[in-house]
Amino acid sequence: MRIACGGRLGVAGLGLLLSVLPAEAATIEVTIEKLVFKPAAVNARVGDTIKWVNKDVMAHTATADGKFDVVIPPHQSASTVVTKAGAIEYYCRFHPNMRGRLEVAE
Ligand SMILES: [Cu+2]
Repeated sequence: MRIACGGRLGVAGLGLLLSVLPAEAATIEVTIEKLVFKPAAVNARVGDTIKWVNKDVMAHTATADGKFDVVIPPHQSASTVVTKAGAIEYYCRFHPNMRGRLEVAE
């Protein structure tokens, strides 16, 4: 965000400006290590990015049927943006015992 205001916007003005802007979208990292999503459950908001970081030597997926299917190659990361509020259970297609959960608020 760029604020051009001729240098006359004081700290109080800046606070007022920030308070009326919507919260900025966040990126939430979930690590995959030894076939486990960590943390297994995360809280997010609509518009946030969920980024999975795969530390394993094998590929994994983050798959929520009908919602997303993200393949994360070994030692790489991949992400998706959550667009709807609600709870999302996801798993890895290659290792169905791997399970995670997103709690997405408006
Ligand atoms: Cu897997």
